[in-house]
Amino acid sequence: NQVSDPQTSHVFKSKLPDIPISNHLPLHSYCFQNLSQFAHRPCLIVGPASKTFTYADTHLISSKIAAGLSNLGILKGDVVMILLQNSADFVFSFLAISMIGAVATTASPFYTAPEIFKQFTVSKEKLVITQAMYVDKLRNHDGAKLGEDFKVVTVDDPPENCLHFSVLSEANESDVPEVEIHPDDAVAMPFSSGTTGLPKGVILTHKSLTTSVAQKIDGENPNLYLTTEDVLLCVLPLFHIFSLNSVLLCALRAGSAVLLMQKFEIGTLLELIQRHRVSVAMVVPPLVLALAKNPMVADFDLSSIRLVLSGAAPLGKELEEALRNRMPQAVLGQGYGMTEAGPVLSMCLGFAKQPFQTKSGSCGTVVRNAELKVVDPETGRSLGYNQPGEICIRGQQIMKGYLNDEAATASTIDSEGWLHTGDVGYVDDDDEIFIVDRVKELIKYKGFQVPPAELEGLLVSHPSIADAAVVPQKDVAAGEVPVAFVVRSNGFDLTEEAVKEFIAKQVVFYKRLHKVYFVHAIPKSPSGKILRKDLRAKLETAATQ
Ligand code: 4UV
Repeated sequence: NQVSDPQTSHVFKSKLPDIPISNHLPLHSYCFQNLSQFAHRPCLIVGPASKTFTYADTHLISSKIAAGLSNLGILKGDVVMILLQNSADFVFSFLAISMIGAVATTASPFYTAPEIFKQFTVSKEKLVITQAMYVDKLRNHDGAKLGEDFKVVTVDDPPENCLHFSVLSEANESDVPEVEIHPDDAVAMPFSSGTTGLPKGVILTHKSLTTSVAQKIDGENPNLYLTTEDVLLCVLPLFHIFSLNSVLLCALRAGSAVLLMQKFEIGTLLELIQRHRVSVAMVVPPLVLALAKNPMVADFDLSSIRLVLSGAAPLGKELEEALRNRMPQAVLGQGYGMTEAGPVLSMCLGFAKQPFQTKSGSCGTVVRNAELKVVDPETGRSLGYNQPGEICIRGQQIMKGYLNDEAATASTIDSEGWLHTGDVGYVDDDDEIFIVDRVKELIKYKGFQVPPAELEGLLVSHPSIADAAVVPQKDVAAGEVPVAFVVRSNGFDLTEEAVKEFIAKQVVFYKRLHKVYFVHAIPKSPSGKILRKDLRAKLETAATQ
């Protein structure tokens, strides 16, 4: 990375003043700091049965689980994997892990066995909390034996060699060990491919997450104003940092209620919004599409929604307008995040307690207590207003680094502490950020990460494939879908269907290939890098023909 000249650096800040942030506290202590003010208010509402846990319940059960984890031998610094859909047990487990100074690594329960195993090899978790139906994916991990090398706890009937969740939840809360937690200790380790390559463990510390939540929730005029009266929709999966941070942790800090949904199903979603008077909906663009266009919406009363926050992928202006017409009472805006950035870089100032006027299509303004710059990729110089370049962020919220990957860390966070996002955007005259392109490889399917390098690795492991490249193709419903360019190694027998099937068997549903183009060669630079831009251009030409 180029080192910028401070003389010419243009740094963007929030329009809100910096505030003191209690980021010396461990994450759970920070989130529960104001607990006594709302101990008997609802914290978690688990739909569709609507079982409710108050803040006092949530704190108590999490403490019991913390004691239970410690009884099972989990120590400070140990990694615990949460392999669950959204549920109260997910929340309790995450908080419990924080309480004993351990580290939560989260993964989709829909991952295939090899995907989970890859994460396991890096993060080396001592224990996995999951559901019985996913346990088979944890067996046959070469060299690591379930029940011996790592323990498995299931929230339902435990299969062979697994323990029941009650060993955790029925422990005595007074047995939570006294551990000294340093702000720079890791607390969460989601996986992300970042700007290039395979998924890596992103080390988020107590300080990172506390800072990120405070940047939105704290201060006289919070950027994201939430109250104890609010009910937040939590349908986005908690294994992804968007939901974990901006829904769960922000709600806990503010004392709002969280409505947990295991999966997205439009009818149930609308019914639950109506029944629980959901006031804040955190969504991704495909959900905006459903809310804006699905005819069923007309049959429900969604007037309780006062705020809709979309993030994780670009939101089209037309879609934003369509939702605005349907929900005129709500403030609509975006948040822009990246797992490595802790995750939030910017947020709509229309969500503030004293809101600002904002523009459609903007991703918000950089959060307070942080610095943002836009860098010319050619020269490394920072650019002023209205000039697009690579967005970089600096502040105490960003990741500590990637686990065991100094090279990837160094190419993402430069020597001055700037995290390079791989996103191209500009800041307009009103300090609003607009993202216009992505220079990194990452593909985003409905906001989910699809790392091309992972699919390319699988493709070239096929005996009849000599070379391959995976790039995003624009898609109305999903935003982007992964498509492959494939060079066959022997004759022409290999069909598109066979390639798609070969991949589908090995990956979670959102990484499946949507199209395969057979080509004679993959365009590469002299240094052997895939010329992804050329392939993307090829797709665009094909689409317009
Ligand atoms: O690493 P990741 O999967 O992380 C995320 C996190 C998103 C958010 C959004 C709002 C929040 O409040 C929050 O807590 C977390 O998606 O993917 C990072 C990349 O996704 C694209 C961009 O390319 C990032 O580098 N992306 C994220 N948000 C937006 C976006 C957006 N609003 N508009 C366009 N692209």
